[in-house]
Amino acid sequence: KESGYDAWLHYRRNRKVKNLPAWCKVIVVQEADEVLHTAASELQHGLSSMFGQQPRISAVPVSAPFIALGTFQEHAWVAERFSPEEQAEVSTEGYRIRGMGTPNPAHSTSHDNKDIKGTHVTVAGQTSKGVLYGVFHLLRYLQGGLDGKLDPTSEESLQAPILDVLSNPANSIRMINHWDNMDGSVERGYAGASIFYDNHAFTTNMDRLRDYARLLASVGIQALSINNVNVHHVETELITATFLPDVARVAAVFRAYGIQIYLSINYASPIQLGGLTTADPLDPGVAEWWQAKAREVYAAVPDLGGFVVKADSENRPGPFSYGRHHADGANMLADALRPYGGRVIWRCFVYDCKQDWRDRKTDRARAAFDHFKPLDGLFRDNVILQIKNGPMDFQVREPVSPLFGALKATQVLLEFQIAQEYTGQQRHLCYLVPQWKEVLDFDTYAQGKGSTIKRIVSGALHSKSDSVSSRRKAIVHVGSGSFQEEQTSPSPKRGNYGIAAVSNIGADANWTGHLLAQSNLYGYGRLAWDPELSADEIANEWVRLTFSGQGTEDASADLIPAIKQMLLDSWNIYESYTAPLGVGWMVSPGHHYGPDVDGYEYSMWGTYHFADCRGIGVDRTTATGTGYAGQYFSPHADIYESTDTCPDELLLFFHHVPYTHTLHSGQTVIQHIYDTHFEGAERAAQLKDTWISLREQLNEGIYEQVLERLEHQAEHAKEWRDRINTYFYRKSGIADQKNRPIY
Ligand code: GCW
Repeated sequence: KESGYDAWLHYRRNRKVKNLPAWCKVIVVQEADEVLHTAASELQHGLSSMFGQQPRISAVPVSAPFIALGTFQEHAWVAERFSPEEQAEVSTEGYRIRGMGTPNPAHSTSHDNKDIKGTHVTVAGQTSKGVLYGVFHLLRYLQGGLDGKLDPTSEESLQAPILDVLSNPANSIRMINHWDNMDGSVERGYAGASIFYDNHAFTTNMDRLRDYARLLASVGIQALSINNVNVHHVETELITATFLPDVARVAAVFRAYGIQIYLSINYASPIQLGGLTTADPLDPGVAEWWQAKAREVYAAVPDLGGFVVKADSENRPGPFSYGRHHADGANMLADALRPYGGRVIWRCFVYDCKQDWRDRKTDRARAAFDHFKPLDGLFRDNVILQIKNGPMDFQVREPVSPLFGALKATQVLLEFQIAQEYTGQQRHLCYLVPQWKEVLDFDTYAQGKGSTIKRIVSGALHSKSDSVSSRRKAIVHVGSGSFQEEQTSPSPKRGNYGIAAVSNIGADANWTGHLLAQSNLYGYGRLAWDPELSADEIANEWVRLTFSGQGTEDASADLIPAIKQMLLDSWNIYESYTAPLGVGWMVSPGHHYGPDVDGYEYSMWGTYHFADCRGIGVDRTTATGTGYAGQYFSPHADIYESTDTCPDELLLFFHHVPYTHTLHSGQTVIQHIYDTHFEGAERAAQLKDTWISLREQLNEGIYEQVLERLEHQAEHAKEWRDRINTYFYRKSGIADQKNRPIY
């Protein structure tokens, strides 16, 4: 019985191919470099597992065919395989793979040397990290996970691989955020306890951490924050002598896989740890305290990525307590980290979490823009603002945060949540890549057409912009009435842009609780590397890597498309039986699982639907509502402003309408609610039926654990359906046109 622990890296035995292809017999690595060593041993492990024979690792080229791993700078043989132009096309963490399928040297290409006999494959990069990513790419090919010229089921194709690959990551920072606490719990974790901590101490299970590093590196993740952004009492001490040796040990494990560690810090550390009476960012004593702290932290972990900061958010301390703004807070920390090349990742999830539900003027959706837009251009060049994809909080459907387009002179990270806090908590199937694709493809029109989110977060749009340096000279208002001139700092760097996402893994044997939720971790990494990949391509890769070779050979033919389709349908299915038309929430307060339509309606969290007997939705128009729609550039500002043009799926996010309002689909709002909820629950049951139909083709262990989740989902979807339908039937008094049971 398989558990799912190997995820997409199981390297199952290739039953179609008897022997290790000749070029796989020797792996040549000339450089003494830790990450290259990792690349070579991963390749060695993968090849021996797939072909039943262990390749040898050699430091010198041999006369037989071999596979060479190396950087252009350090490995002469590798460099000779590529022209200077070809080398120049590879970015810092990108790679080239070239297979010279020339069993007959007479057919040599221009890059073949006369002295090379037989087939050679080269994986090359500017850096060893690039080579590592190239090795994982090659392993994906060999496992049958990628479409291309290499057919791993054909002995012939494997003997003489025709490979010519160039791949560069679109985003420089490709990060995972852990919300792990040192007591071993994981905030919003749905896959068991933390793999990092237990009982207020670091784990001793370094093998598990290493296996995690492998999974992350295999999809190109290179940054990892290892503790919750809500930094509690014990975790505040992570930056002290008590825990720094442990942090260093963990950093070493991830360093071997090219992954940099970050720590979330408590903004009030100078008070808790330093015994100061204030954490005021403009207090010289506070700045000095952080400078000394940075020196101590970097002495322990010289390549620490930096700090992640949740300040003035959901009761966390921050600069507001001292009448300072967030640029003051972030810049003070940034100055402390600058000597060591550290970054400050400052979260924009700042809103009033103590609002009064009677107050109809305050709109949580506006908050990030209102707080941070005025600070655009005031941040140091080692500060990056991390912005959630939507203005609220990882709902199944939200518009894209207007803050991305609005910031023109500030480096940004986009924040996704792989953990399914509001999308079924890894008990329901919800493949999130299609949602993320919509976000990345959204055109903000910040600099005219083509100003997409993916171009903003990769730094492609703004790092070229002239507006940057001029804005940085502006005089800024600081605190209560004082003025300070900002230094002119260099323009934003592409290196300080990218994507972060909240982890969905834990100590469960299969990492993600729901085995199929592994696709979200895989998909996130692949998308952060290449946002042009489609949700379909990514699903295809993941399903093939995870399931091919699992059952009988022939059976897997229909297994792959069937599971892929389950993934691709799942977001839409989940959306259809939960909160309708973009209004969000309707979940049980606190743990956020399961339906409770009014659960948050009379609370202080700013998450309301305003349903009454006449209608539902939030008026966020400029004309009569909160004005949120006006935070977008045209044409979105106008599109969202009017019910005539607002897309159906976001109607209730932007408008309060009667239940009888007719959607673009031709259906009324109330009938849409009934229809989608009945259909959604049915389609959830079909997911389960599809899985059952695949039983013979699946490993028993995998079959059973997923079935258990899908059965729960089907039942729970009915609960959602009946609660939502009944609520709106009782509010509206309008019957279902199709007379289905409503209670
Ligand atoms: O969605 C909310 C979560 C909190 C989380 C917060 C955040 C870590 O419910 O658990 O806190 O977002 O993103 O900071």
